[in-house]
Amino acid sequence: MSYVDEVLERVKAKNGAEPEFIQAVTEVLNSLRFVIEKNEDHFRKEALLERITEPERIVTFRVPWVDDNGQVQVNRGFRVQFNSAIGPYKGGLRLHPSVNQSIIKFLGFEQCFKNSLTGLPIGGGKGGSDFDPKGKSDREVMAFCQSFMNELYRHIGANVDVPAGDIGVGAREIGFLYGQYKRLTGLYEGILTGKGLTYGGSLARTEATGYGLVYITNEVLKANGKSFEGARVNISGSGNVAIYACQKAQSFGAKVQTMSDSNGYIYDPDGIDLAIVKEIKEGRRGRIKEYVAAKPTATYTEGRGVWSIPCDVALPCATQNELFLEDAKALVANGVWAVCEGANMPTTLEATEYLQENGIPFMPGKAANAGGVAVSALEMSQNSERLSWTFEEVDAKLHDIMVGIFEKASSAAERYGVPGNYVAGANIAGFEKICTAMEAQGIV
Ligand code: NDP
Ligand code: 2IT
Repeated sequence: MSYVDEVLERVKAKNGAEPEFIQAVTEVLNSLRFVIEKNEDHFRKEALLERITEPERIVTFRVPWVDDNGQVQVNRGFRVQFNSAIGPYKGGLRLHPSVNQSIIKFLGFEQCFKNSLTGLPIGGGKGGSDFDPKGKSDREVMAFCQSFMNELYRHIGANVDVPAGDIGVGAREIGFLYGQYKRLTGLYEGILTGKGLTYGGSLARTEATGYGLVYITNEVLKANGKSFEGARVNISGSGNVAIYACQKAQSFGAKVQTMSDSNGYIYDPDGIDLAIVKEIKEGRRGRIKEYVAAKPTATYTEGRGVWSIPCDVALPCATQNELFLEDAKALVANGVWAVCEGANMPTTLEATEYLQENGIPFMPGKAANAGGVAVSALEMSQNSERLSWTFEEVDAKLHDIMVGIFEKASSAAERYGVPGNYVAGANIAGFEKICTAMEAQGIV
């Protein structure tokens, strides 16, 4: 049996109850075959695949807090410190009722390769909790965040592990977390990114993931003789990534037709009016269906269905496993030009394979959504030098990083004889740097 298959079997046997983690490992290891099989004995002897699929450390902890009725609630907190070969652990915190060890491990694993691709010195980590911020008062969110930090603070540090936002964690939550860290330690340090601009945040961090997604998608389109000008773009989600992807795509001349949340989706044939979405989502934390009240030409449909609307570019920006085989078939049948992932692992393995078999350029999340963590690393740099860069400076760096990631993914794919296979290219390029750093540092 090949070394890749041996390790895949072992990962499945050891992590049987973690389907998302197994899914992420399967995708990565399958595309590393091109590299591993060239020098199998060496990789096996060094156990490099076992080492990259086993987190350095997982912390899980109790998060007790008191709700507005005086009732004590208990959530489960996680921090997975996956790989620190190329820098301090770096990755977001997710607050969503679906959070469990499998979700956090898959996200932490993906983060290692993503962070490597940025070219910046950041290792991979992820954390979060099954706390649901939806419908909670600001005071309840603060109580949760303070309790979460009461445990997390002992595991993080500006040179150790630097968390940030993800689903359910935005400016409000980062503020509460930061305040509690400072109170506990007395240290004013860059221990979180995505901070507010008045206390160490970076300009363009809010926009970074969505903008970065559009910058790299633009490279994919150019390489395939297309452009955003006049293109019909479907976006899923209506959170941080979706909103700023929509904004940048529109500024490149695209017509964004759809957005969604976990209840349903809107289709606006005139093109989404983003000011309305921002008012609903950022202003009053409302639901996407409220859009049609302000824009009667748009329609709202309960449930899934964004990918059934014909489009040229598909940007899934909500969550994992939201684009299935049937969706990929609809996209291909409707002549989609490219699919680029704003979310982490939104496309199932079967859907990814179907898109690739049908020659659709497909940029995986670990490359396409790396703009967020890249600007987080730039926030760390600014915190270290105690300076703030202008929006234009950060945005220009973000743009260069995304173009660089496109080049790394496409050139690695070419080097291994699979030109245009950005999944293989991104995994290989991300792996090479981590692997070289791990080997140089010995068995630790
Ligand atoms: P937000 O919390 O701002 O928004 C999440 C959006 O996705 C909401 O519209 C939400 O709808 C929807 N969503 C979440 N869970 C589900 C679900 N189970 N089913 C359907 N819809 C769902 O998060 P972000 O925009 O920050 O994150 C979106 C994705 O992008 C995630 O995969 C995240 O890991 C990834 N990402 C985020 C980065 C960042 O910098 N923020 C960086 C790189 C990747 P609802 O309101 O109904 O829950
Ligand atoms: O998935 C991701 O890359 C993020 N949620 C952002 C992580 C970060 O540290 O900015």
